[in-house]
Amino acid sequence: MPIERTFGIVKPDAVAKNAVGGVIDLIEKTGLKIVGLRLTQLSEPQARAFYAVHRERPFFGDLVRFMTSGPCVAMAIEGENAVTRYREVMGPTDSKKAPAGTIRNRYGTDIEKNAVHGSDAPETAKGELAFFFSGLDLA
Ligand code: 3AN
Repeated sequence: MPIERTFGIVKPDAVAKNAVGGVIDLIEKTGLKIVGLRLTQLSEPQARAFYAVHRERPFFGDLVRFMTSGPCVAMAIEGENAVTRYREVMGPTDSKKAPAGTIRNRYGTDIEKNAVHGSDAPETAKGELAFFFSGLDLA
């Protein structure tokens, strides 16, 4: 199985509840490695650009408001099958439906305040990693 990189965000709700370490702990316990880490606060144009794929959805305005409401932590995550394995440990989009042991079960609240983001495919991961990190930032 080839080594893959994916991209994740510890969202403002999880940063606000001091869950950065807890999220990283759950990721590392799966055997995946953190190879880039950056705390930042998205501006409105940055959040709109990052989530441009959702711009026609009814929740887009709320999503941009939430993602700019406080600092977040961008993560580059590496390992075999990293995209799928990270999505498994995140749990489903709606935190209320997330099974025990997942990040969204432990730290998320609902479908909006769901603690973390994760790329949905290797190609998306490339673009999202480049959005937040320069090559120099990654191990
Ligand atoms: P995921 O983050 O699980 O890949 P996406 O890509 O479908 O989910 O959605 C991106 C983000 O948009 C979600 N993380 C969530 O914060 C928000 N979102 C998705 N669906 C809804 C919804 N029905 N109502 C409110 N927010 C939503």
